[in-house]
Amino acid sequence: MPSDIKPQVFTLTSLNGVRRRQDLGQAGVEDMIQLSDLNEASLLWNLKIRYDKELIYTYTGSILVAVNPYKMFDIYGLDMVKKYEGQILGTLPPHLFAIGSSAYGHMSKDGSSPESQVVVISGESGSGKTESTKLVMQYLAAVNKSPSNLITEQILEASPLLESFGNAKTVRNDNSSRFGKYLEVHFKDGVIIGAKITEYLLEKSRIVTQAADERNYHVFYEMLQGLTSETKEKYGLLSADKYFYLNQGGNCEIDGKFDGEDFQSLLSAMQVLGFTSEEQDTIFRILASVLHLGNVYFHRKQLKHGQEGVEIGSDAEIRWTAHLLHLSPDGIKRALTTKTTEARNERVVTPLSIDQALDARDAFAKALYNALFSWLVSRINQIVCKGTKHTAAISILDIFGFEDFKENSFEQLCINYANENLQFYFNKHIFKLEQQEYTKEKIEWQTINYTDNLPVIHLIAKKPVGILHLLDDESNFPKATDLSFLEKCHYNHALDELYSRPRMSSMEFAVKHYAGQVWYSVDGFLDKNRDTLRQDVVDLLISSKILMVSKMFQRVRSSHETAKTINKANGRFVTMKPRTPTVAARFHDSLQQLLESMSKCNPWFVRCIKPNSDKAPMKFDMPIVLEQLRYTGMLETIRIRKMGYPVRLRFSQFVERFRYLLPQRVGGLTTRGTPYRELCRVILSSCCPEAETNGDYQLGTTKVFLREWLERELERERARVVRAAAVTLQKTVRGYL
Ligand code: AD9
Ligand code: MG
Repeated sequence: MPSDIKPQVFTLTSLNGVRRRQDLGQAGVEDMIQLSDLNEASLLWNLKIRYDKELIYTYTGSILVAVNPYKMFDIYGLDMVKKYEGQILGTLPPHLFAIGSSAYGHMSKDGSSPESQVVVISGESGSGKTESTKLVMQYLAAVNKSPSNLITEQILEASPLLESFGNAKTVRNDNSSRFGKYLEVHFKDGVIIGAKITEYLLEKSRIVTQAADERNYHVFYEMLQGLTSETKEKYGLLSADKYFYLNQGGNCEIDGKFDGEDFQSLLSAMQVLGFTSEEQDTIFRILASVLHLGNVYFHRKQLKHGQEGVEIGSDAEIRWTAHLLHLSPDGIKRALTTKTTEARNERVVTPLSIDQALDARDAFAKALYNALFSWLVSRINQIVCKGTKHTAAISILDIFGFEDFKENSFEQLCINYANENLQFYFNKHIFKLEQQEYTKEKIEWQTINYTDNLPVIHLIAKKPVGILHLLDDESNFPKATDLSFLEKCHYNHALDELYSRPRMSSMEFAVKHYAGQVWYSVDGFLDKNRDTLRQDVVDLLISSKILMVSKMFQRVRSSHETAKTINKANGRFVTMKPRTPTVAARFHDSLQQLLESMSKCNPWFVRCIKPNSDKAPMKFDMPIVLEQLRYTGMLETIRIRKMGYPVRLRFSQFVERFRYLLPQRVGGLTTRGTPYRELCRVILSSCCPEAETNGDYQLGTTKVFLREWLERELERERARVVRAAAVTLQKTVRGYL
């Protein structure tokens, strides 16, 4: 917790003081822009009152704040779907389904061409993003009127399936996402017709190492609990505690998680998605091989000419791996104890040291699991992404949340960098674009300041000396070490106040993120970033007699090959040495692509808040919540939503939508060529005369700017008028008949 947060600020007396100034009632206010006393304590108090009443959702205008209850409430049933269906946001109590409903409604707004929507769910690790993603998806599935349910069911089942393979227990969250996911649901005429999943950076190190109290990916434990003993025998499997890759955290179980039952759900998800039994068998063979590999150990061995090498401690694991993957046992042994390289068309075999052999073993296991994960995502896409032309999409972004562990490494830097980008996207939409537009449209406005996190993004990723660029430079330089990388960081960023170097000579640096300072230990940064898989290992895996395995690694090889560049120099083509893009470079590019596709959508924001650090149900820890409210800029967000005009429509758009609200006597104005701007003014002043005096709307140079409540009023009134007109029409028609 940053030192500037003083817990004594939250004594009951001071909070009571706030309460006396504005009576928040029994259940607080549903929309925080209604708070007249805008300060940190009143936000906090409002969220607490609501949380204590089991009201976990609160609005800030159209932004939903969700405080994790760590306890399932019965508020997500079909009755709730029906209740929120087609309702304008804000007419009913705050709920995730209201966000789903608004996104759906905006996508298929009548009269205009459909616009893609994105639901951006953010929050730190354990705050509830993944649960919220599933609930929004559940809403979309229930509300869409597809004649066939299969595709919707398949999209729904894809989430728990990927969670089995991509989520794990960490000290922050028992079901922590260790990959980012962008789920794009495709619609045609309001009906789901397919989906596409994009995955971001699965955490590979977890496959071979876990910190105390953490676990490897759920699927391993689920498989070992759920498979029958005969099938386990077929794969040579024992219980989880027998595997080095599974038992390092010290506890193979999670309170309240039933791995055996979850395995049955996993099997049924595969069934719904249509995975063949052969595919399922191969998946379990790969998982079992990873576990066998993890138990391979080595002895030092003296070789000829005084060279030192290694030999494998026991053959059993090698034989199992070879048997399961249909590979040659000698090939595996060679890959784990020696290194084969080609120089001047000659194959050179070098023995590995014991550390190198352990690294080779781990790299082998990581490559297998990672290839399996990528295969799963593309297989799911093959099934759910029909390629039919969709008219619009609703996307849901669920990435790994901000993390600060006792020890943080390259993975945390990537995760936190992704979260910085998300925070930037939020700021851009809520503060920057909005205020730029006010200036452009000559709206009367007093600027609201916010903390811009662009400097942190630059520190991490700006060319040429951003931390990730320095890392890439070093990664391409064979003699570089983690230390030389760290020294370059210290040298280039010594004067940056967002950067810190340790007082002692430890191998660390710190970055002051929007959500707090994090110390990163650079140990292993270069290797993790290079992430090279030896060509002889790739070739070995391609030689597998199991087609699915062989193909997985043919894909790996072809991605290496596309990295080869052909350089046209002196009129001749010269083949350059292949240089596979580093992990950081690929991650950076995929994030940019993500932001680019998000920028084409209309965003809906869900800010998840973690109420305590103990994963405890209904425990609201004031300083912990306050810290999140602060770093997410919640106070400024409320201020801009309260004073600003988040709803903007071009004059013609506004008139088109609300022309029903033109008073009778001026109804003919349109045809007589009255400017749209004037028509807007007439509609607004006849419908909501008080809005003008309160400054709840302004007319810019090309657009109408409205407060959210006013848009809701107008929509409500429009619906009433349209309904009334329909009734009159029906009566008239009946009269004729
Ligand atoms: V991470 O960044 O992937 O580590 P998330 O995704 O933000 O994290 P997650 O959705 O996994 O957090 O939520 C953590 C736990 O909180 C869940 O496993 C649930 O036990 C609990 N949770 C979250 N949201 C809800 C909810 N709406 N109702 C009940 C919830 N429990
Ligand atoms: Mg998650």
